[in-house]
Amino acid sequence: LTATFATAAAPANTPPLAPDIPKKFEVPTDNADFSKREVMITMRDGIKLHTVIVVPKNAHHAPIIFTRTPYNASKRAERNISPSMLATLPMGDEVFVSDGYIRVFQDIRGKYGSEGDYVMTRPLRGPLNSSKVDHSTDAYDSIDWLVKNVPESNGKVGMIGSSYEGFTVLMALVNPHPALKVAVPMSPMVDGWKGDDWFHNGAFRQTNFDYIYSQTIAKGEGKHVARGGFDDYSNFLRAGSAGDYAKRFGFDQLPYWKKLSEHPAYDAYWQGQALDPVIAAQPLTVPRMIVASLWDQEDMYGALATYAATEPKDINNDKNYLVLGPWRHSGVNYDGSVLGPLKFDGDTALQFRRDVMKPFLDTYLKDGAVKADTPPVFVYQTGINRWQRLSHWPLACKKDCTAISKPLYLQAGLHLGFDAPKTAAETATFDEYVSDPAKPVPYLPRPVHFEDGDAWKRWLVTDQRFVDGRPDVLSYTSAVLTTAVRIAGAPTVNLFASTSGTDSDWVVKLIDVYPDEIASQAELGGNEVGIAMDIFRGRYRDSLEHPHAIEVNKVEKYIFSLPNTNHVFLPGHRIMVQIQSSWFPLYDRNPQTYVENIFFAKPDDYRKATQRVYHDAATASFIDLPLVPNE
Ligand code: PG9
Repeated sequence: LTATFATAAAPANTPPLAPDIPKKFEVPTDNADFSKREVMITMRDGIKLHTVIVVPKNAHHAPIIFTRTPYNASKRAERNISPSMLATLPMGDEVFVSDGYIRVFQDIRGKYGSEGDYVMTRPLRGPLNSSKVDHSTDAYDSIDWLVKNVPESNGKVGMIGSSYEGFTVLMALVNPHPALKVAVPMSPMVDGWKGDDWFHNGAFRQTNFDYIYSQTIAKGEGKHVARGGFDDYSNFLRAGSAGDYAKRFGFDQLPYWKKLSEHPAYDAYWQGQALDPVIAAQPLTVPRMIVASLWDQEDMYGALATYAATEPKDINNDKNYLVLGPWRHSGVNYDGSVLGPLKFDGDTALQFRRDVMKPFLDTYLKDGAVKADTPPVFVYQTGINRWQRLSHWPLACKKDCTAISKPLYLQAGLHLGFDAPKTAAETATFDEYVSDPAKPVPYLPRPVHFEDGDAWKRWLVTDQRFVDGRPDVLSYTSAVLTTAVRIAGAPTVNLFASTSGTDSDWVVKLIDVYPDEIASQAELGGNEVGIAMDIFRGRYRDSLEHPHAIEVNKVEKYIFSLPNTNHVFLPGHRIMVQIQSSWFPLYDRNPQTYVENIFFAKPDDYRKATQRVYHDAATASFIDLPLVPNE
């Protein structure tokens, strides 16, 4: 029998006062089934980026999976301290790491171990970036270095990543390096104003304060805002406007807050950064699988927008793939068995990573691989819990889809149904409520604690009964369904409404109301599960770029899209639509008086308003449902 480890020699004479902390300590590599190299890769402007390369022992002609991150490359490459590569790397990587892939994480410029200036989601070179570098050039230069300097690689690189890391994947698709063979952007941040991270349809998301703070007060690990009180509902209400809150906690020193608050409307600053048109304008050379979560509480917009913008170029339906899973933001990389009260059919995230993503990556990255049988669209159908392999998405829409969407009308008596209101009443029929900025509707039951990560991850599936019944929330409900109602696409809100104020927010929620009794899961009985919900800031109804005041008590039409969904409302369930005018403290309050910049509204601007939602023949509010025929 031969010993596999070096044998220990007898110790020499170490002086008692020899310092016990050595200048350098290196973990012996013999124990591990991988090696980790930390290198600085030089970009075209001379800036060096810190890069962690994890190589399996005895690797030979191995493909590289590459992620560019603002979240600490060293930490991303160290889930556990272990001699096993599988245990060391993140859970989401297990499927390809166990098959001999090389894994690379890199700090983007200006963060953690990398040199250079950090600019939040640095725009591409052009009107908003006069420098010589952006994330597309940094990805290019890094890939170029990797394929020339990692001798164990086969020269083929795939990029994956979620959210900010998904944004850097999309950026790499702009003038891509020839060695970039495949990309999997997951919930990429694409348009920070329309529906990813910072705003939703112009309403600002105050959870971002903690993000901006922790991301930009330091090059390394930041901190949360020290605001004291546990209930962020009270904290933010007490502070006043978002601008007042920012001032109080030192955000005037943070350039990103200044940039953001100087651009409340969809002006050239936001339009110039939106990535979907940029990606669509690129030649469709690198195959990509765009992954989205059905309940993405952070970046629910970008993946679908990018897929839709690029799809017309995918003539043979073999380059632009879409995946929609029953997950929270970035849930694709964790356990996908449950979300809040919802239980799925097994670990849906693992099923996707193992059965769809891994074979897809192999196809383009492994030498001599056989082409995987990847469906152009792989979507989970919630309600009946099964994966579907489709050729296109959405299945239903207003025009040019196989099924044409169908209006679901708000009706008198807080009913909801497919019959349009028949006659125009002499005086319009409406329901009304008073929206009081001093008592905004919460988005989660109080106390709301932004730092509660679990509550944040599942908030989109929070039982909406906690606000159903509030005098400032309208809940329209259908009859109990006798047949299943299947939807596959993005429901569109068509709301006729008036306000006694001069500005207003409109929150619309499409909800699945469960039967009172659920045999297999009693606690789900009567649950009001949000299926597709969003907010629209009224001042932008005619133009996202040039807002204007709402005329007092004038009925106006508000049209906006809810997030994509692939859901079956089962027989015995009811469909509900809830309407309200605040969603606090996630979204900053609309003062309900038109002011130039809501970030800096004054205390007197915040006024109660009487809101009316109309449902007569001439002003029939409805949700255009992407209805598909029952099978
Ligand atoms: N949603 C996060 C983010 C992306 C881009 C900008 C700001 C925040 C993320 O999870 O990375």
